[in-house]
Amino acid sequence: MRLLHELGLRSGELAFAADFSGTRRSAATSPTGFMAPGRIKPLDVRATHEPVRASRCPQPALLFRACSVPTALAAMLVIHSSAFAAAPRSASVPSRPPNFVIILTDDQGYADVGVFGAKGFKTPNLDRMAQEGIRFTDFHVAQPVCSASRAALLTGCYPSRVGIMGALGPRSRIGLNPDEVTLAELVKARGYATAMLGKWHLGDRLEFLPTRQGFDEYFGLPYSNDMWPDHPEAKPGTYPPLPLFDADRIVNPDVTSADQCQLTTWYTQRAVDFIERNRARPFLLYVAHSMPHVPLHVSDQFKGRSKRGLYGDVIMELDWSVGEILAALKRHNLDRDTLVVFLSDNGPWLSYGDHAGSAGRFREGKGTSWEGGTRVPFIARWPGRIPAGRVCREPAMTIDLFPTIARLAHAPLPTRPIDGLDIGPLLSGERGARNPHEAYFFYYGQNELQAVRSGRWKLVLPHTYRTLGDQPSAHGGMPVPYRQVKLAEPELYDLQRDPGERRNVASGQPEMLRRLQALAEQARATYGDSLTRRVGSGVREPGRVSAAQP
Ligand SMILES: [Ca+2]
Ligand SMILES: [Ca+2]
Repeated sequence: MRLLHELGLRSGELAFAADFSGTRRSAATSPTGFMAPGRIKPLDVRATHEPVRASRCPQPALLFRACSVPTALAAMLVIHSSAFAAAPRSASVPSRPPNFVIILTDDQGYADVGVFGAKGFKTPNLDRMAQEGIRFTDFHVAQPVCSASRAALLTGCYPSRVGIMGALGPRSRIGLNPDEVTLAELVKARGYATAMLGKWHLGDRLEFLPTRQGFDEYFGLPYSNDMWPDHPEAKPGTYPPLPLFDADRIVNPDVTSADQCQLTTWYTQRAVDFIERNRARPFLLYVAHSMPHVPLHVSDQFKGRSKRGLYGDVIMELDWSVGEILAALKRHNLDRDTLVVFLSDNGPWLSYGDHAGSAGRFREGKGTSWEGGTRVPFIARWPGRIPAGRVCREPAMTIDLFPTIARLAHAPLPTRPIDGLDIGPLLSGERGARNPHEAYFFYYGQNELQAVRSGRWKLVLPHTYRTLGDQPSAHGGMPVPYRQVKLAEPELYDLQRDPGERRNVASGQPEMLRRLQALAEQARATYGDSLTRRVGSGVREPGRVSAAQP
């Protein structure tokens, strides 16, 4: 069962592995003391909430780019030019390579940010960040689930290529292969200081930890915060105690509910401290919040603050955290030296009802390849390099951040193939900038190719997906079960006219249907596809620990 879990069960992230006995860490890796850091005074969260002035990135007339399928796929393997690089390099050129701050939340829905349509709570810091930078309305994660999504963000590869699918359970025998080059390793070669704070979820074995993948510092949980003895549904004994790491060491072997209430605070405090300590050199800071993944936890300062219950309180605290990080950059005069991006790792976990977020008008949520699963809020801010108040409506994906950052840091790309392309022109709000991909491919579960996106068109391939149907919504942190629905025929959606994926237009668009099916075939050749029993020629193995290892 554990293997199935690691490969991403369609039914969710709940692992029913029963073999966690004896999984407590050895004394050698379990220090005894755990000191809780002190509190940080929150900013005033009642700050003004002003609308963002919209200036659209132009839409492509029809497709991303009219080139042949093999050409497009070959193009995925090479780096493209960047508008950042093409920008005038006179007065605005930073005197050093830019800092990168990536803030990733967990299971926050597309509509769970003020400027993206949040209801019942406010996110003044994120809204201000969008006002001072650019927000993307069509930004996607590579897969709608934790580990796979993070693998893509950190390697610039489709998760299928690097062999990371689903959500890894505790003591998983696989992890992101140490041979893969992470964002941290990419910039470390350029002399950056690097830190990862929060949820890692790319392998909790020593050899897979962030400190072995280019991060100088690590503080956080090794996987999801519900993979603990108090999981709302799992049988007792399913999960071992939840550890908290500082670098390679477990500093708290049994995270409690009270500890979870402090996670957002602790990550934030560490982030601010890291910025202060490294203000005189280039740095990459990756803050991957554990929240708002269930079980939801919030500090006393934010309890009861929103009109949306605990979920809204949690988002308000995450927004406070963003404000603290931005304030630290400003305090140290690093605003113009720092690209900050904010995004979520996948859509809302809808079966949790009032403890889940909202995908707004988009269909379904986490764990599906419908828009609600993969489309996430994305904001980027870099004063002096990104014009204020822009809105980009071009598609983009997490895999593109790696080559974009490589270009900005003047770091050479890895020699092994990656899948992302430089989206500098989109990020910098360049007029007329287009997405450089011919298509994006959406995999889920056990390497199932479920959808293909090209320009305004989305092909949804026959597969089985989960939905709630019209049963009553869940309350209080206990989920309701999903139903499995089989999609027997391919469906085609025009996302420009129908972003909610309500009208299948396959019968009226036979040529477009064929074209996207041909793109799907190309993806299968490279990445494989368990639905059609294809093995990809371009896939690599995840990291594995031997069976002999306890
Ligand atoms: Ca997630
Ligand atoms: Ca590596």
